[in-house]
Parts: sequence; C-alpha cells; structure tokens
Amino acid sequence: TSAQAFAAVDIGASSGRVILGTMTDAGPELVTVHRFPNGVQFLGGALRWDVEALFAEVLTGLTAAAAAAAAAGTTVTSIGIDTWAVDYGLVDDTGALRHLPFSYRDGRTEATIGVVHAALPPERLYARTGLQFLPFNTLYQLAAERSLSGVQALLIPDLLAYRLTGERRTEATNASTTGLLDAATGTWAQDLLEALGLPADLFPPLVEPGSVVGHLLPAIAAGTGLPETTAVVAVGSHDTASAVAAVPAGSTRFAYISSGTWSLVGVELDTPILGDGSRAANFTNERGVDGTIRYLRNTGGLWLLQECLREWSVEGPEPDLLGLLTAAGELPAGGPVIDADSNDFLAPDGMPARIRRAAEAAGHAAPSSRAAVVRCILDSLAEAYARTLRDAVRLSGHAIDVIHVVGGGSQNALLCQLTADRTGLPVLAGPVEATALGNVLVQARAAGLVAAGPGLAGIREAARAAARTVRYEPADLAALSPAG
Ligand code: ADP
Ligand code: LRH
Repeated sequence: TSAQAFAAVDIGASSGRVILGTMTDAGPELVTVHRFPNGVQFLGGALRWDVEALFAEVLTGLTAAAAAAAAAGTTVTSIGIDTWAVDYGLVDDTGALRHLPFSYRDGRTEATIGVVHAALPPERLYARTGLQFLPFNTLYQLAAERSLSGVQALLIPDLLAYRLTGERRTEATNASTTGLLDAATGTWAQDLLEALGLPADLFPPLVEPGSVVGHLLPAIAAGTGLPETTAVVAVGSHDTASAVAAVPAGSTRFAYISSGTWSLVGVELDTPILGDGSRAANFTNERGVDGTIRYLRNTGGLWLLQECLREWSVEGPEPDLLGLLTAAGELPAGGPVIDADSNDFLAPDGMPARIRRAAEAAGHAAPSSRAAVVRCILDSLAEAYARTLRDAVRLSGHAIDVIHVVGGGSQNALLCQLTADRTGLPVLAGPVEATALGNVLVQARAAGLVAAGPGLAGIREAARAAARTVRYEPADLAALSPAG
C-alpha cells in the first residue's frame, strides 16, 4: 500500500459515506469507514437539510478515516468533499448560518421562477449558462431569499469545506448548477447576477478540481486525530461530476447513467451545446472535471422507489427491497409506463398513490400490488433513459455503443436489464461507489499518483483498474436503438 491515503466525503440525497482510498499497484482501493443516512426534513415550515447533523457525521467519518489510515500504516494526505448540487447555505461574517439550508425539493421557488424570467428570459439564460430548466436551480432559490445582505452563499460541499478549513471557495463543477456560470468560459456570469440584483461577491471565488482549498483548522485536526497539515482538496464537488469522472469507460463512445436518488442520463462532450433544439429538449451542460461537459437530463430516478419504500415502512414492517425487486421482475412485460421525469414527483409524500394516479391518467390500469408499483417505476425509468439517450445522440451527434450505469442503482439488476432491453445497447453496471472513486482519484492525481492529462485519461484508466462491472445484454437487439 501507498504511504498516502485520501478521504472522500460523499453525501447523496439518501445517504452519506466517508471512504478511505489508497493507490496500490493493482489500482485504487476503497474502504468505507463511515456510513450515515440522509434525507430532506420538514423543519421550520420548509423542506431542508440538517447540515449541522451532516457536519457531525463528517467529523465522525474523518475520525474513523484517521484511525483506519493509522492502522494501515498510512496517513491521510487530503480530504475531498462532494454532495448533491444546487443547494447552499448563507453564512454571515462570523461563519454562522442565516438559516438551515433549504432542500431543492421545497416548493417555494414556484413563486420566483416568473420573477427571474421577467428579468432574464429563459432563452437568454440557456444561451449563456447551458443549464436545463429545473424549478430548483440555485438562481430561483436565491430569488426566494428574504435578504442576502451581509451573507455569502456557500454551496453545500463548499460550506462543509469552509467548516473544516475556514476558507471560502466555490468549486467550479458545482458552480455550473447555479444558473449563474457562463457555460463557454466557466466563469461567473456577472451580468446575470447583476440583472437579478444579486451582490457581485455573493459566491466566493471559483476553484478548479485538484486545487488545495485549505488545511484543517487546529480544532478540527485535534478533534479528528488528523494532522493539521491535512489538505482539503477541491474535487468534482458536484457528486455527479465525480461519478462521471470515474466511469470505467475504455473509449469515448459511451453514455452514462448516474443512478441514485436521481438518474442523470447523458454523454460527455468537449464543448457545450447551447442552441434552441437543446433548450427545447431541456438538456443541461454541466461542467465536469477538467472542463468536460456533461450533456445530460435529470430523469426521475430511484427517488420514486425510495419514497414508496418510506411510505410502506410507515404502514407496516420495513419492506424488503430485494424481495420486491424479485417479485417485480416476475411480472409480465407490457405493464403501465408513466412519465418518470414529471415535476409532479418532485415533492415527498404519498408517492404510491401519485404513481397510481399517473398510470390512470396515462390510460393504463393503476398498478395494484406493491410489486406492480415497483415494476411500473422501473419500466418508466428505463423508458425515460431510452428516450433521453435517443435525444442526447440526436442533439450532440455523439455516437454511443455502451451504457455505463454507476451509483447505488447499478445494483438493481432488473433496472439494468430493462435499460438494456429498451435501449438495445449493452449495459455495464458499476462501480456502486463511482462518486467516491472519482473524488479519491482527483485527489490522488493532485498528489501525483495518477497520470495527469490529456483530459481524464489517467483517471479513467485508474477507474478501469478499480472497477468490477456486470454486463447486461439487450434481450432483443432489434429493439429501439438510441444510435438509430
Ligand atoms: P444518492 O447518492 O442519491 O443518495 P446512491 O447512489 O447511494 O444515491 O443510490 C441509492 C439507491 O441505490 C437507492 O435508492 C436504492 O434504490 C439503490 N440500491 C441500494 N442498494 C441496492 C441493492 N442492494 N439493490 C438494488 N438497489 C439498491
Ligand atoms: C444528484 C444531483 C444531481 C442534481 C441534483 C440536485 O445527487 O447532484 O446531479 O441535479 O442532485
């Protein structure tokens, strides 16, 4: 093992983990040292994230990472942090939060979208930022804040990094989800901030993945057992940026599905596509590590399934996911399909009933059993993936011959098979912890342990060395192919 280890803090909408990564001769090795649940909570009259509790979990995880590194005879060289995108905390001069950060699932932006678009028409926004319209993009959330005087906005990973180091930066991949970054240059679109009446220095300066944000505050070092020399390194702090960086692709002809609470479905490009066709299809151009562009759409994701499981666990004993998936797989094909991308599924609560209503509204019989509801969700996700990939190929001209599915959802064999069947393309599933892997590899590259440039080549090569993938062949090769 190497004398250097890297701690990846990866917090998704449904769970978080701290993973210790080392670079061995056989490739990167990841060990999960701490895992904790996450979820939106109704607090103070709105849907929010309990970032204080999350920060406590980060400290617990870093303490475990320090101990695990010591036990393995290594030290933690650096820490990288990634979380879901878009959301932020407002901190004053003393570092205190003005209020607990809102969740992107809170409905308060319904009232501000029109206000923002009156100042900045959607066509102008898209041509400039390349960001798909989602009702929760940061700029709509900022427009809903009562006051922004005396505070700075720190995106969630940047907020956690600030708490660890005392340094305020905005990591560039996540900045691209604010709706305030110029897609062509990757710098703040100051004219957009101005048009919305936002302070020019609302966000701290940008920092690219691979650069040092700062070093641990003495109290954090003492509390976790990590040396004060431990750096916090910017990674693709948008979880999807880290996940896609670690896709174990062997060529450029791949599509990816980053499958977790959301399914992020698309291709990787060198330059953004900012035209009207792209805007009409609501494709996004998010920035990736090394200035790559993730040309993708957010599709509904396993949130629909998570919410059903949550509701069923309130009604009775904890439902067994694997049992439900087996039962769903035994149901015949051709069941109801709904629009998994609909904003009707954004908010929590009452999900099984909403799915039954959506099936009826689409002219199908409502799925009656739990297994049928699960099958409906998975058929609908696979259909949304196929539709999205057809659009991605059509709009970008980027050919694909394989789909890489990464993230927790890559363990869902039924969904992987349905995806292969509906797209007519082979699916390579894994790694499950692609996000943490991408996080570790950007740190390891910054430390000189992964080959630098051109582009992501060194990181992808290391990702291939680490990955165990499962291959799913399409049942019917004549099925709809995104390439055709
Ligand atoms: P996020 O980062 O959004 O919190 P994850 O990448 O951790 O999401 O993926 C969580 C999802 O993975 C869950 O919603 C669940 O559907 C799926 N999942 C987790 N474990 C399994 C498993 N053993 N089999 C099938 N699906 C799984
Ligand atoms: C996935 C994700 C996605 C964003 C959403 C808010 O975790 O970061 O890329 O669109 O959360």
